[in-house]
Amino acid sequence: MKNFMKNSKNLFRLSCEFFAGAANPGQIPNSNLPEFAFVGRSNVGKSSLINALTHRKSLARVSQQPGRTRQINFFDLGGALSLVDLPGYGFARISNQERNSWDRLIYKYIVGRPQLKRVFLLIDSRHELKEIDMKMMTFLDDCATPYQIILTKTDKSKILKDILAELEETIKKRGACYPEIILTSSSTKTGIDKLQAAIVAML
Ligand SMILES: Nc1nc2c(ncn2[C@@H]2O[C@H](COP(=O)(O)OP(=O)(O)OP(=O)(O)O)[C@@H](O)[C@H]2O)c(=O)[nH]1
Ligand SMILES: [Mg+2]
Repeated sequence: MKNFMKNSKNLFRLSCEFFAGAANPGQIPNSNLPEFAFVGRSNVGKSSLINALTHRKSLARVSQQPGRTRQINFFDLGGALSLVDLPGYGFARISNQERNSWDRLIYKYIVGRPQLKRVFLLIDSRHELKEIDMKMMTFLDDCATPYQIILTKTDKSKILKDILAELEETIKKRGACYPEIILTSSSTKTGIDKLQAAIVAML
């Protein structure tokens, strides 16, 4: 790792560029950079978190309507790592065919990506834990892909303590889940420095 990158604040101020979008497995780019992917339900705040991490307003597109990020988007941060914005799951108004193609795309990406250092699984701290998030954890456990839970939108949560306690209990039994949960808000920037430091620690 280059010296200036050891300070996570400096690293995340380097230029960050979109370099590929994959709407199907054949479009997933080759890359040697260490990779960090963001996954979670539609509207959970994945794109907003990538923007907050990289001090941008609109690097990753932020949806007005849920379910808008339809492809996997790859961003190169200073030639040092890539940040990957995965399309959201759990959007009710999609066809079975769309759901199957989502499953296939995510599956092909996650199982075929040795440079993928960690998946950040985002969970909305305003709502109770959903069955579909548990399914995502099971999928990541089954693939033995290291993942870490990030609670989003903590600025608007009224149930933060409860959901945190429930999650802490749940992840104890999950083999591939990192034990520390990061609490974030892209609006107030809470927890962004912790997430940056967690990423730098894996380089
Ligand atoms: N209050 C609050 N709102 C947020 C926060 N992060 C995101 N939002 C809002 O939540 C909505 C969805 O945010 P996105 O970042 O587009 O969510 P996403 O997970 O990328 O959504 P898809 O791409 O559709 O899966 C937007 O209206 C954001 O402004 C946060 O920390 N606090
Ligand atoms: Mg998005």
